[in-house]
Amino acid sequence: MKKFLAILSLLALVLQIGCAGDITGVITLKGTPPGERELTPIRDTAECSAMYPGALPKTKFYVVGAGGELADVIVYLKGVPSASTGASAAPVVLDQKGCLYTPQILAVQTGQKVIVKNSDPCVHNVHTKPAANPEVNQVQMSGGADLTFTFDKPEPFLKFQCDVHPWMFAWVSVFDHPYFGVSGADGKFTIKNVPPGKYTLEAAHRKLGVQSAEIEVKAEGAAQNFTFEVK
Ligand SMILES: [Cu+2]
Repeated sequence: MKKFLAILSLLALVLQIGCAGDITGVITLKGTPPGERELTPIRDTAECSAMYPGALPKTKFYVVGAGGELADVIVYLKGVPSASTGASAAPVVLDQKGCLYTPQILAVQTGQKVIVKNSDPCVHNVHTKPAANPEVNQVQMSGGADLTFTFDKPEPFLKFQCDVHPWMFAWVSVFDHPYFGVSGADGKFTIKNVPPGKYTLEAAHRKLGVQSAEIEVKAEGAAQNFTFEVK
């Protein structure tokens, strides 16, 4: 009987791992967001200005498609136990190119490497402005070695800035579990391999705040859309 129970619990475990599903959805923005600002201070800096003989780039606070598809929304499970796999996860790359950070919105796990590159012909300095993690400030010359950052504590929208070029920002959300995704240009997000169960799912946009939904993930996964609104 004991052996039978042991086999049964092992089978249940295998089934549970095998049945982890994906959470998918689409983020939509209703209404017209405020216009983006042209980054005019670029003209004050010869080395950056030279890269833009024509129009200057603009802020990217609201990245919205023609049908309201909203990018750069971080979607994640709230209140799940700490279970970071960051140490073995593939690094995420944050590039400095055209005197801008690319991408500007990222998400990583605690312990996961953020590799910062300098693809520009000028010097940058990479300065983090965290709330929960230690502050770091490092100069990176043109053609200099990549810098590597890791974060021990979860926190939303940890700011990266360049003090040489005060319009350069990126925001990195840090989680202590792997259950998050970032919406793309099509507004879609995916959170992979979530064990079946009931969860609180949150969607956070840096300018539009946080929305929440109660969901149940089954073996085949779950679907949940979010709509943000600007008045
Ligand atoms: Cu810079």
